[in-house]
Amino acid sequence: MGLQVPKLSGAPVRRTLRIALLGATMLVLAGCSEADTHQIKNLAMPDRASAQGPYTYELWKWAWVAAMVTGLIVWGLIFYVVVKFRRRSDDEIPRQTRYNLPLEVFYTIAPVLMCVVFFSHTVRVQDVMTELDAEPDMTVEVTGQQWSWTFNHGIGEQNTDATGVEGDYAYDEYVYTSGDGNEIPTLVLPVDQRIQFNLRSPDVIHNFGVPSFLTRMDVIPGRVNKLQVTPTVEGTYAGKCYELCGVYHSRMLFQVEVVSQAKYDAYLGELAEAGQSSDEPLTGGANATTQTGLGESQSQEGSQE
Ligand SMILES: [Cu+2]
Repeated sequence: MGLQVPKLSGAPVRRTLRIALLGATMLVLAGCSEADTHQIKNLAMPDRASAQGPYTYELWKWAWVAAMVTGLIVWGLIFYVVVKFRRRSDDEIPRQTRYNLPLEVFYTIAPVLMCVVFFSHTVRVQDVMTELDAEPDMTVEVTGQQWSWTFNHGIGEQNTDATGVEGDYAYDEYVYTSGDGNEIPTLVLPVDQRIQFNLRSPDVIHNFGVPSFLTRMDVIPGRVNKLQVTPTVEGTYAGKCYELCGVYHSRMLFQVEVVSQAKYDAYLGELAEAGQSSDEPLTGGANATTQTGLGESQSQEGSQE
């Protein structure tokens, strides 16, 4: 019994194929703006604006290379068998083969090897991202509260021995800024400083991240998570909560401004002048909107959220 295959003459098929290919190429080229081209070159990653970012990017890039090599081998084998073992006549039955030991050994060992390579590089990069220098240049106390952020900047000398737990803070004095449902807060940071973020949450799990820094970390109630980042490029970046944390999770955005040390010092002065000073960092959700410096109206709006 043979299959009923419609007979097509060569020329019209080739012409249709050529037109389809031309159409697809034009569509792809027409859709590419300069920004798209930049995105494609960056493999859809933002430009690296931190000293840690290139490590994440390299891992991402080589994972793509590995995936493409694997893809080429698999596609190659598929097309090879499709062509080589195609049916040549209507009543042909292929040679029946039960198994092929070398092939089975190959497709067992190859994926295991790939996993080992991926795993070891992931661990290597993760170690860089989570590394904690005992003496960072400065520490910022970050509180992620439903549904915004509070940033506490230390004033004066930093005590690098401070654990950040149970009131053992690195500075004697703080200035702070806090967002609420209506206003996105701004995190101002000095460039080229290794900054430790002590992350706290008074309510649920959030996740503190800046895409352009190519790193992020969970913010977990009941513990202080520490993340160190060195911003390397002055500019304005977007920050966000990466953990679905409640109905207004989408509002948990913040802005990051990386500025010169002089501008950073001036900014801390502005916060102090506005009365946003405190002996201890603001670490609680309710605390963050009722403490002096944040107006009565803001605290009421905050409580409606
Ligand atoms: Cu959140």
